[in-house]
Amino acid sequence: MKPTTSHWGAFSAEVDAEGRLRVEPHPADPAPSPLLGNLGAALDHPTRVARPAVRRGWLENGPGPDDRRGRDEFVEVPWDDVLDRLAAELDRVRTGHGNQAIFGGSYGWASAGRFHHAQSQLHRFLNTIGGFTASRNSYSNGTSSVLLPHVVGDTHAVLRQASTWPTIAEHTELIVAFGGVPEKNVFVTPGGVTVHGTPGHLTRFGGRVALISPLRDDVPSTVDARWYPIRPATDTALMLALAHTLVAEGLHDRGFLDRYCVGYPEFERSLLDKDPEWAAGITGIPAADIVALAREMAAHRTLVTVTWSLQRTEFGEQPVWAGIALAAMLGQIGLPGGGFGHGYGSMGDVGDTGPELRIPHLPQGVNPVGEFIPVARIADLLLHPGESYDYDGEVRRYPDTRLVYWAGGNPFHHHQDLNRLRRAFTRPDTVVVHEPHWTATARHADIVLPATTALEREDLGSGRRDTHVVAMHRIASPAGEARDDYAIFAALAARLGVSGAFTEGRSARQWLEHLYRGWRSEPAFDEFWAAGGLRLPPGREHHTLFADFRADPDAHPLKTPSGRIEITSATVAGFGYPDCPGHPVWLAPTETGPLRLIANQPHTRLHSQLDAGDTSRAGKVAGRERIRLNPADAAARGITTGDVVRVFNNRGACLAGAVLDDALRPGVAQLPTGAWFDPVEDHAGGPLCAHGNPNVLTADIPSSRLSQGCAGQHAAVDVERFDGPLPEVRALRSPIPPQVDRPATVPR
Ligand SMILES: Nc1nc2c(c(=O)[nH]1)N[C@H]1C(S)=C(S)[C@@H](COP(=O)(O)OP(=O)(O)OC[C@H]3O[C@@H](n4cnc5c(=O)[nH]c(N)nc54)[C@H](O)[C@@H]3O)O[C@H]1N2
Ligand SMILES: Nc1nc2c(c(=O)[nH]1)N[C@H]1C(S)=C(S)[C@@H](COP(=O)(O)OP(=O)(O)OC[C@H]3O[C@@H](n4cnc5c(=O)[nH]c(N)nc54)[C@H](O)[C@@H]3O)O[C@H]1N2
Ligand SMILES: [Mo]
Repeated sequence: MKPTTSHWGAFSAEVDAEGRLRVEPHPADPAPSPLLGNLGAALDHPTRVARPAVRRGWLENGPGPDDRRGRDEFVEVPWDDVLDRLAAELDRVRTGHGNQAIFGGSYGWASAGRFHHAQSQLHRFLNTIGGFTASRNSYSNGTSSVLLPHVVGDTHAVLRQASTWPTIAEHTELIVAFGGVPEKNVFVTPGGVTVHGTPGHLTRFGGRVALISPLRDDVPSTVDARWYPIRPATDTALMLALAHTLVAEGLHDRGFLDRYCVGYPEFERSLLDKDPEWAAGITGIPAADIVALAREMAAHRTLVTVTWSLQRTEFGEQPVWAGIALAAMLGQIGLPGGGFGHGYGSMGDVGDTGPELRIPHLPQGVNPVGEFIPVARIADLLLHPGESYDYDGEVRRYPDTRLVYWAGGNPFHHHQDLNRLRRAFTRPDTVVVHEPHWTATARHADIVLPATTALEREDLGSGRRDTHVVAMHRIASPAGEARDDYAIFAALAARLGVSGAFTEGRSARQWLEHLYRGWRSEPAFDEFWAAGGLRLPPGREHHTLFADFRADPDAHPLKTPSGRIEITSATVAGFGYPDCPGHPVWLAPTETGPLRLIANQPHTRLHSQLDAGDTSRAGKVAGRERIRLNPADAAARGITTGDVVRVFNNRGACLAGAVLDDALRPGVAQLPTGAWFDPVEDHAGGPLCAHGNPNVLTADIPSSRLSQGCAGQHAAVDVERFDGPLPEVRALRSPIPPQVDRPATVPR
């Protein structure tokens, strides 16, 4: 057994005599993630890209827009040939159109390991050949990361310096949890997590939780929770009514608001008609419950938390900003275990106690091209070159993209309105994808280069607040002809005459030693490697910026224009955006439908990764992603558990396997993200994904003109029983026909 790590935990593994992967969680891990069960599919699954492949149309006709992308067949091409063609194409685009015509944002989680981090490798490579158009922010919290600097000065203070779980356990009496604190999400921390402390802290929390969510299971069953089954996308209305009650009953902390905030009076004036009866009609939460909750919040040490999911919606700024305003009115910001929190239950590191240490990473160099897009505007970039859009007070223009280069992400998983994204992907001259697996993104590319997985190479692994740095050993030899992203870029760099700048003359192993030595001298690298890693000194209760601010706001002002919490922001008001005015407001979602679909994170995998793995497949129903429906909604449609259903709206449709569950509020359906997109080309009823990817249903709209953040968490849909002939799921098979020199394999 050899050590390695993943975004969902450290483990040891080996390939046994029958060629199967055996996995053992790290001995120090009290709560190993169920996602470890998916790792077998990383090894030799039929969906592994075995050899470089080029789309037939591109091979025969050369680069250019092409609506056969995603429908054409692939031809396997030897490595040297494909690298020659790709180097020539990169050169054609940069000399003929300029480097801004290369979109290299390449958003995605790739895999753990600091050196072989696919995006870092790609960005470093593209920087050495003159740069690229980048992407900014994340799908995770791209709305908050633009809003928070205006309201509290920076994002880091809220996300990374939050009260730790032990502090919460000691001081917090009531967590008012908008979006809950879902346990399924906290096994994951980008880069890795060796000791999963957060799941235990969460399940052992002894105080009370007010669970505000359309789903009852957004809090562990061990916790003393009262469920407020809110209508999705209406949290801001509830927050405003809670605020209204605090004012009406004189329970708000005037002293705090005067000393630490600006713009409260305007906000208070806007609350006049936002009484609990008003909010009850919008949220579905009875007025009496709203009043009682407001009183309870004022009477206890209360932490108002908002999961990231709430900002991943249309007008997603509002629940975050209103949550901060509500916490400010309680006057507990900066007190241990009180105030505002964002991302508890979204990610393992929020509230974790591990050390906040900068660990080694691959330097990416400097991008000479200044162009970027807000990350979730990818389809607009490709469909609307030259057009202008708003972003955080600026008017920006989309550059003209000729070449799209993706390594370590799956836009046909993460983006919204996948039928629109397919149209967008017809526009560039060339699409290049490095992937271990035949994901839908790989299938929509012209050039697909097989990448190794983290199991097939050596690396250094550690995540934010990790307790260990793991010496990631090679567990298995590369599948087929897969190469490391680094080796692929090194070969391209050599062809483009920038080998030295890219590799600095180092092999991958020499890079690991170099990065390690630049970080620490003791223990020596060889000793560290032989030991399988090292344990970092324990973290201390981190420094919370809001505690300093509370102690002396003049000595420790926030980085906002006023130095205070901006309940009204003159800057944001000055932008004049109707979808994000100067203080929190209630804005109703523009799309309505018979059912509101929650497209949240899957508990059976990380995003789309290893969808073919055992844990992921065990969660499916009739081989499709599982959709949960409230029994009343299901009965009205003649649906029972186990049925295959068609989930649809005017953008698209997918099949899913139904499960009836009264943990959902009526009118709400839940279909997690991550089933590999599986378009049925000639389906009579219009575009259909056979496998259950909810992003065929979500709208490709921004949260607002302020942040242009992802709004994929919700969609207005309807559901019907699917009685037609069942299209098979082909996404978990290879698109390359089996060849004689290779055993024909079928999905398990
Ligand atoms: N509807 C809806 N959509 C959403 C969300 C939502 O809530 N609702 N959530 C959004 C969020 S928060 C996120 S973060 C995104 C996630 O979106 P992504 O991060 O794009 O999703 P992943 O499935 O993690 O994609 C990572 C890809 O990298 C590949 N990979 C792994 N290791 C390597 C490597 O070493 N080299 C290369 N070249 N490739 C590698 C994997 O096989 C996988 O295909 O999805 C977003 N999409
Ligand atoms: N197992 C697993 N864990 C993960 C991930 C994964 O793919 N798998 N992805 C990781 C990543 S990249 C990220 S960014 C985080 C994401 O963290 P989040 O975005 O917080 O996670 P979600 O599961 O999408 O949503 C959390 C809960 O919000 C609730 N919710 C949705 N809409 C509303 C609403 O309008 N109002 C209220 N009150 N509640 C609502 C849903 O019921 C949902 O279960 O998760 C991380 N953790
Ligand atoms: Mo995310």
